[in-house]
Amino acid sequence: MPRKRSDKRLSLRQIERIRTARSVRVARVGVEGEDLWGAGGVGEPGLEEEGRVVAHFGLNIEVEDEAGERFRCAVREALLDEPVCGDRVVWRRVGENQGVIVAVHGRHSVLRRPGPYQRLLTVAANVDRIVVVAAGGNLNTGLVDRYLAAARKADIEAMLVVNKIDRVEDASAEQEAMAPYGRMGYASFRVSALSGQGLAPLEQALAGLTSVFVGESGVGKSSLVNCWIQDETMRTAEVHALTDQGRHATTTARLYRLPAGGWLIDSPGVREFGLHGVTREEVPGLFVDMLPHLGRCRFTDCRHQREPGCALRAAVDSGAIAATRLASMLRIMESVAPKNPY
Ligand SMILES: Nc1nc2c(ncn2[C@@H]2O[C@H](COP(=O)(O)OP(=O)(O)OP(=O)(O)O)[C@@H](O)[C@H]2O)c(=O)[nH]1
Ligand SMILES: [Mg+2]
Ligand SMILES: [Zn+2]
Repeated sequence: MPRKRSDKRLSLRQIERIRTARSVRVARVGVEGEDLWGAGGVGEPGLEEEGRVVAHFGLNIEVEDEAGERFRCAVREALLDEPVCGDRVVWRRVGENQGVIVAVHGRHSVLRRPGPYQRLLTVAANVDRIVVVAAGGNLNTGLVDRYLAAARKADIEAMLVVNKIDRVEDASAEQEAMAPYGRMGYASFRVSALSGQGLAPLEQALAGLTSVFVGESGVGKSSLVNCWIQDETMRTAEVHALTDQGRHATTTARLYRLPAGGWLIDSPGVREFGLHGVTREEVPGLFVDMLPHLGRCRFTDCRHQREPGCALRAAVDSGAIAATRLASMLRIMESVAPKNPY
C-alpha cells in the first residue's frame, strides 16, 4: 500500500503552515468564515452525518449524503488529509446545500498521479476496481499494459473494457489481441457507448463496487458514464474543458452513483497514472503473466533482451507469454528510473 501523507512526521512549522493555509482557505470557500460556526445567519452546524466526496474542484468539495443529496462543503481547518473524490467523510450541515467536513475516514486504497512541481496528487480514494478503457478499432495495448501495471502497484483489482466496437471492422483480430488478458484472468467487456451494445453486462459487473474508469483521452470513458447517468453536472464546464478538436475532455475526477448500484469515478485520461515512484526493478513484478518466470533467467541481472538463457524470452517462444506483453514490460522499464543505489 502506498504510504499516506499522515504517516509522515511533520515538523511543527509544517503543521503551522498547513493550518494557516487551511484557515485562509476555509474563510474563502464562500460559506463565510464565521457563518461556518454559527455566528452569522445560518445558525449552528447540524449533527454529524456520513457522506462521500463526489468531486473536488478548486476550493469546493462536493459531498453526497446517504440520501443522494449533494452539498458544497468547506474543510475544517484541522484536517491534514485533503479530502479527495471517493473519500468517506463526516460532515455537518451549515446551511442550505452547504456543509463543513470535519473528518476523513481511513482509506482502503488510493490512486495517485504526478502533479505539477513533482508533487504526487491523490486522484481518488476507496476504489475497489480499476476499469481500463480502450478504444476498439484503435486498440493501444501498450497503454492498457501501463494501466494494468499501475493497478497492481496500487493493489487494486482491474478489468478491461473495449469501447467503440460499433466502428470495429476486424473483430477477430482485435479479440486475438485481447486474448492474453483473458488468460491472465482479467474480465473484459466489449461495448459501444454509441449503440448501447454490451452495456448491461458491464453495469452488472460494476454493481456494488466503487470503480474508476481510466484510459487514454478520447476512448469514451465519459460517454459510457453518460449512458447510465443523466446528470447535468456531466456536462458542466467545471468537469470538462473544450479541446482543440472541439471535444469535451474531462478535467477532474468525479464520482457518480450507478442506477444499478455501486459507484463509478470518471477520470481524465492521464498516461502517467499510477506508475510514479515505480523503479525499473519493480516493473516485471507488476506483470502478472511474468510472475511464474521471474528469477529463472540464467543471469541474475538479465535485462530480458538478447541474453542467453532468458526465461522470459523462452516463455514467449513457447507461447506462455504474449510477445506484446514482454515488449510492453521492456518499454515501461526503459521509461522509469532504476533504483537509487545510495
Ligand atoms: N463511434 C463511437 N464513438 C464514441 C463511442 N464512445 C465515445 N465516442 C466518441 O469518442 C469521443 C471521446 O469520448 P469521451 O467520452 O469524451 O472520451 P473520454 O475517454 O472521456 O476522454 P477524456 O475525458 O479526454 O479522458 C467523443 O467524440 C465521443 O462521441 C462509441 O462507442 N462509438
Ligand atoms: Mg472524459
Ligand atoms: Zn531474462
